[in-house]
Amino acid sequence: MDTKGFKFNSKAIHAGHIHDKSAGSHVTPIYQTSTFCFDNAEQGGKRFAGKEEGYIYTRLGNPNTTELAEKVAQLENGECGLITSSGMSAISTVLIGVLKKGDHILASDTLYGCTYTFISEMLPQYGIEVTFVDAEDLQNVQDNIKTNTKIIYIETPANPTMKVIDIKKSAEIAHRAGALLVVDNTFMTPYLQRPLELGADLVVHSATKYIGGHGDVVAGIIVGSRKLITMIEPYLKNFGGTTSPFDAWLLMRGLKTLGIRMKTHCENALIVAEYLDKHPKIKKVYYPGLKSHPQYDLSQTQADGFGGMISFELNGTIESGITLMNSVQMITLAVSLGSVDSLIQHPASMTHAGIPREERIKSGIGDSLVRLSVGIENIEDILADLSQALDKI
Ligand code: LCS
Repeated sequence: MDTKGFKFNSKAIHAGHIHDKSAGSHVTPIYQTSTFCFDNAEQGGKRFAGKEEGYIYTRLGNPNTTELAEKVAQLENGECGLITSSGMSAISTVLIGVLKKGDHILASDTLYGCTYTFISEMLPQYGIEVTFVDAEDLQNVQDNIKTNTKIIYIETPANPTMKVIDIKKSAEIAHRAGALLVVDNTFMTPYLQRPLELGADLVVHSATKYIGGHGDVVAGIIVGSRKLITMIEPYLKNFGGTTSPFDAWLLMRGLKTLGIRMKTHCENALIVAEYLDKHPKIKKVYYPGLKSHPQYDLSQTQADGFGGMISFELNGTIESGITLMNSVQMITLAVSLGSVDSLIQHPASMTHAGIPREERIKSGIGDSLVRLSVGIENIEDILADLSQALDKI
């Protein structure tokens, strides 16, 4: 079926769907197999030589990942996609696939922790130069371009401070310098933001989050032009960061409801952000949908909504954050995000506890900063849980 002209939810349901002819299965079966049989030696030879279409071995390709990659590429409005074993696998495969010894990467200084570690500690081991800048101010990006800059890397909104970066202008700077813009679109998903339409060259995702949506898969996604994906694909196949057929099948199932889930995540998050903004025990709320957010206007122009992630600072100490974590009842105390249930975490006592306090505060992660992934439970229950937990502080 040609789904190219379909609207988002129809595409999310129908794009890429494999019609199983063998048993007439309505839903695509899970091709839970490590290898595929050849009819004869000649066929095996042709498949290895790329002269005949068909599967060989699941690390190199599997119907469940093919179907998912096609769906995601259409949703992101890209030509091609790749499915990886985790978000970090998507990010590391793209960076190692594009960058060569002597190249330079210019990255935003607010990134998911493991992405920051991969870029700052691991890329230099391969002879790649790294610079981090506050990419919210595009002058910093422009000023730090070098003749060997090959990638500008951003995450927007950024984890966990909700900083928003201008994708269109970042792409223009990258292209003037002959570099690629890579955008981590995990927080927004293609339902809300399609970086390729704004000029980005490659999009990466932790599909573990909203794409899967139910907290039961770890996976990643890469989307871009056919040319770039063809260049990157051998790195995925040979590093071996492919995903399992079952995980691809779960992501496929999750993606079909992405639109309706994101709509409710956004509606709930805005109500929660407004509630927290007025609460006497809250010092500051970081949510791009609040008029007080410094990039409120930019968020409206580059995305179709503000997402489900909120960060906020309590009027209190590190202990106040710990008390809040220990007081929520329905909201789950856990890292990760983008699940149907609300998840809360306190970076200073949990994910970022190992970073020296001064350094942590400098990067915008204060003692009482809390990150909330607003779920799709009934809003009354989310507010009631937050209210009773805030009363304990
Ligand atoms: N990009 C972003 C924006 C993320 O938030 C994460 C994980 C990743 C990439 C990596 O994806 P993974 O390999 O885990 O699928 N973020 C997490 C977080 O905020 N808490 O736990 C994991």
